Amino acid sequence: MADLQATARAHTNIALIKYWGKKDKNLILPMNGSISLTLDKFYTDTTVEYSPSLKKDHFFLNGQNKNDQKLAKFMDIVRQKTGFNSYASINSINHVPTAAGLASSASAYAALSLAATTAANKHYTKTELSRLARRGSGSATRSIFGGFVEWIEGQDDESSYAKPLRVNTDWDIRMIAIVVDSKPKKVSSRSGMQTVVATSPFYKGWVSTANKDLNDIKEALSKNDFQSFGQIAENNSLKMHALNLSATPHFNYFEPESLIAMRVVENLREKKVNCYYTMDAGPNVKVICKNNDLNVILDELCHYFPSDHLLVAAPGPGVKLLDN
Ligand code: 2P0
Repeated sequence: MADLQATARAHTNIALIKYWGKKDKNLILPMNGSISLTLDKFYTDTTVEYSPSLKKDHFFLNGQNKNDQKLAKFMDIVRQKTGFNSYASINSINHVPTAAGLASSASAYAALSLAATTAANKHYTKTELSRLARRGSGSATRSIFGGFVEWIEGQDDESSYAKPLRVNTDWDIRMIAIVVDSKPKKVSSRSGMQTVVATSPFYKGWVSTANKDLNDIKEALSKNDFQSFGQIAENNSLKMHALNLSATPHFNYFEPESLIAMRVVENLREKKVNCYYTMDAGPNVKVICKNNDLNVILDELCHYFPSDHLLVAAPGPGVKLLDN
């Protein structure tokens, strides 16, 4: 008999080499490998409780009942994998400030993968959980692990999963999320990347150079070379946003404040402060820096943004079970 109930916590992650396009939409296989940093500040706690009397899955996000087709489809995949056929009540609490505009699908599907399989009394390896989380949302593949993580592209369900990158850097890295706008995304990641793959004339160039970026950033990590690391991440992010500008119909995630934040970071670099930016499928800008430089960067950003819009995070852990 299964335990029927389990609770898991997973942290969100920020891609440094981005995933932006699928070669298989059903299995969520990416066009290229990606690299991310899991963050300590932002996470999701999810409790799954199976009940033989339920006629469908029930999902509550921050206490509110949601009708989520993506999630229902994912739970069918979990049932197929575990062979445990009950429906479940799923309670998720997002500790990702809604205003931060940080991807919550990564932490959501990573936490759900561990909670839903454990409640069904199945105990999978982290590699298996990573492959399962991938079926819910690509970025969730990486949130199974803490710190720096690589999602290996793979060619089928078996070979596409994430693994932690063992690095020996002495950076004490920090990420400042600059909250620019709290409105919901104009174009979801899922549809944005699909439009790009189908229409951007630059997509071939993205795929071939993303793999080079991935190898180069791993080399920078292994050489403890923060400047190359940051520059590669910044360039890769801008390349992803250039794809969006070149798609038909074109779209972009920039707000005027995003451009201001980017310029502040570039100006700080001219003053020999080591910092770099990256942006995801939203207008917020994330600044990558060393802890040593954190205060000087925050002091400068405070001239342009309210201090409560500057959220500082450090590397965070992989998915884990919580006591019920
Ligand atoms: C990433 N981002 O690597 C990329 C880079 C933002 C920019 O939002 O369709 O929610 O569920 O697999 O994982 C990835 O979007 O998309 C994403 P699906 P996901 O994190």
